[in-house]
Amino acid sequence: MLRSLSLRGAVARCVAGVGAGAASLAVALREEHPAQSATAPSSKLVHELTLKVSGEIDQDFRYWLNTYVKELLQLPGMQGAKVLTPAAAASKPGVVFVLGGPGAGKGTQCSLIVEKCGYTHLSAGDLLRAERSSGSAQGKMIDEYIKEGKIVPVEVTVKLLLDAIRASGGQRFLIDGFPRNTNNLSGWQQVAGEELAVGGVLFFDCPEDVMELRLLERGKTSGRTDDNIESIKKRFTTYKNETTPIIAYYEHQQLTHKIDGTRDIEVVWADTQAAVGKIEATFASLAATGPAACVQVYSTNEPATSASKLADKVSAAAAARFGEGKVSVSSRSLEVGASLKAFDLDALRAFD
Ligand code: UP5
Ligand code: MG
Repeated sequence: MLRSLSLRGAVARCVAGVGAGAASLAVALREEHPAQSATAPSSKLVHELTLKVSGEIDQDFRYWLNTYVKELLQLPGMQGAKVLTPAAAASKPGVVFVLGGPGAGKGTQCSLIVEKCGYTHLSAGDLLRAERSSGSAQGKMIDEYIKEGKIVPVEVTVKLLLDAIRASGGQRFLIDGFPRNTNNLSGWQQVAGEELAVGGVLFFDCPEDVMELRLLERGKTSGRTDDNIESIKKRFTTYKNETTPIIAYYEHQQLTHKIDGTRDIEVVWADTQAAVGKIEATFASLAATGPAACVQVYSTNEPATSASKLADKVSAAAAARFGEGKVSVSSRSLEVGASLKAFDLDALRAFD
């Protein structure tokens, strides 16, 4: 038996303020079977189906898909599904995430991109530091997290980012130092994922010894409460444990542009500039793509149902309903090691 869920929780509460209505999202869950819940699945898969649809059936197709997706959940191993029907990509502002360890040079390269390419730079860390100093109720909590090198809960960070995005009215944003963990990624995907197109991730790669020297040097004058050796070590640990999986996730999505951040600023900049050029090409191709929907199906791999089998099933059903050639389906699978939180998801609690 199936039931529909609406988004819940603290993150979901932010949705109303972020241009809700431009896109829709539906979640379907397979009712948990008592025998299945006793043993946790050994591994989890996200099958992602991307559907391109002829313009004339677009509305009918979206309606049909939300109902049809429940049939996929009858296949072996299927646990839940999410249908994303994005607003036209052409109208979405574009986002580039900028990641890398503490002191890797994210802020330095972002300043150059702003100067030469006209992006709006939003440093999550700067926004949090400003919020900390604003005297707001959550200032003390943010202060603790930053000193301890821990990652502030996503509700706080996403709200600050989206407020800044809305206030700016720009079309291209560099989001510096975010998303830093699966909680950040999940929060972003739920609240902003449909409103903003992610064109790429700039990843500045730098070893700890280089970053440590830079941060200690900067700490002589920066006034940052986390530019001391104790906080720096904690920041490194958090980065290694929590942020590197996010970089790997985007690498898997073929969105990550890895840049050696150890070299001189100008040399790094040459690679940054080239990567921004490639990301602009991605934005252009996103804008050229017609209306599409995306279905994420969450599955255990025991027993396995392949993404291509799901794609074939959707393809055949769509052809029967709308005629041949109206809908094309491509598929891929992402294996998720530790947790499905990156993909939503307190609604899919059966996974964790
Ligand atoms: N420098 C830069 N590039 C150089 C180069 N190529 N050669 C030689 N020197 C170079 O650079 C650091 C220093 O190195 C500078 O002195 C620079 O001149 C020199 P910078 O460009 O500032 O590096 P950056 O990667 O931006 O380092 P930063 O310290 O800002 O990185 P963090 O990721 O640690 O800091 P951030 O401000 O993003 O986050 C701080 C804290 O906020 C986090 O630890 C966390 O507690 C919190 N936070 C969240 O909780 N959530 C978020 O989403 C974001 C932050
Ligand atoms: Mg920075």
